[in-house]
Amino acid sequence: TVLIIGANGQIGTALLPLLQDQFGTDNVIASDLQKPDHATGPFEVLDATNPDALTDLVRRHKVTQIYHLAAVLSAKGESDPLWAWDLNMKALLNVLEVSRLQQLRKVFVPSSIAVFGDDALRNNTPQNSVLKPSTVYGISKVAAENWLAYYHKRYGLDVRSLRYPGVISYQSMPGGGTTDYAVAIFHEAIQGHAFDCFLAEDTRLPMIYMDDALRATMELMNAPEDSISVRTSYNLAGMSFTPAELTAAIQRYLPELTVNYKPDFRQAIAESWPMSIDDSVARRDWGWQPGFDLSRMTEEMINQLSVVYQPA
Ligand code: VAH
Repeated sequence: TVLIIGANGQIGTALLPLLQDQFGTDNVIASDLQKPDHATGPFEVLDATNPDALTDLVRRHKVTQIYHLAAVLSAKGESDPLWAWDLNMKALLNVLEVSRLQQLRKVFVPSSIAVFGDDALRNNTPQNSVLKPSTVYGISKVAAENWLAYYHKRYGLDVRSLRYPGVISYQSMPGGGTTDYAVAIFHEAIQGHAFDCFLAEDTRLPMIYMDDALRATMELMNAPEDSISVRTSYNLAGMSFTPAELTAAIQRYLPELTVNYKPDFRQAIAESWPMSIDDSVARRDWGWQPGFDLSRMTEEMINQLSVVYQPA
């Protein structure tokens, strides 16, 4: 049985049906702080920071794998750093400790390009860069990566991880990230609204389409254990673009889109992050190949969201 923690979030929402396909609907337990309006399979209310609740859930459902997708993201974390640190670390250590004690077979914990900071190269950022993050979210991810490697080395826990770029998807809205603009712009564009962009037009960031992010996750989790050479977290790349380039790509379908640039505190966060990522280690170890570039992603987002926003 597989447990998803943070199943209502951006990645959890899209990952759930894939795991249901692979393992069977009854063998995937979705969990989050609140029950969603329409659960598509077994659902449990869970506070990931509560050890007793997590242990109980894992035992009751005979869970053998966890996908831990609950975290406070970069922009939101800056509004209350100690709260974000506390929540992200408590939930992570709870998941790792329960996984060790209950002898789980595999665990997935995402990291992020937010681990990189001012001392890393910003172009084709290598796997083994100096990690000096600028946000409390990034600090918690660097710490998390080191805890993953520690649990693997000391206890043999098979925990795997990817440094996701900004993830773009139509299934649900991201919450509290610095890359969120690249999802929000599609929703406004489709509805014919002007878009206020909180990053400057030339701010290049690494991004990935959800299909690619999920395929990378499944490929990593299904790879033979001895092919995994990175036990902190793998660099992962999809595409890289600026708000101006994304706007132009959307305007090919929706020419009336107008964008006003109003950079706020998130601009400094974005400028501390890479512009593009070297993911050659993931390509070598488990054969990673991205499938979506800017134009294919844009076409797909517009097709999918046109259905969502279709007038009744
Ligand atoms: C954020 N989307 O903006 C997240 C992410 C690539 C960064 O981890 O905080």
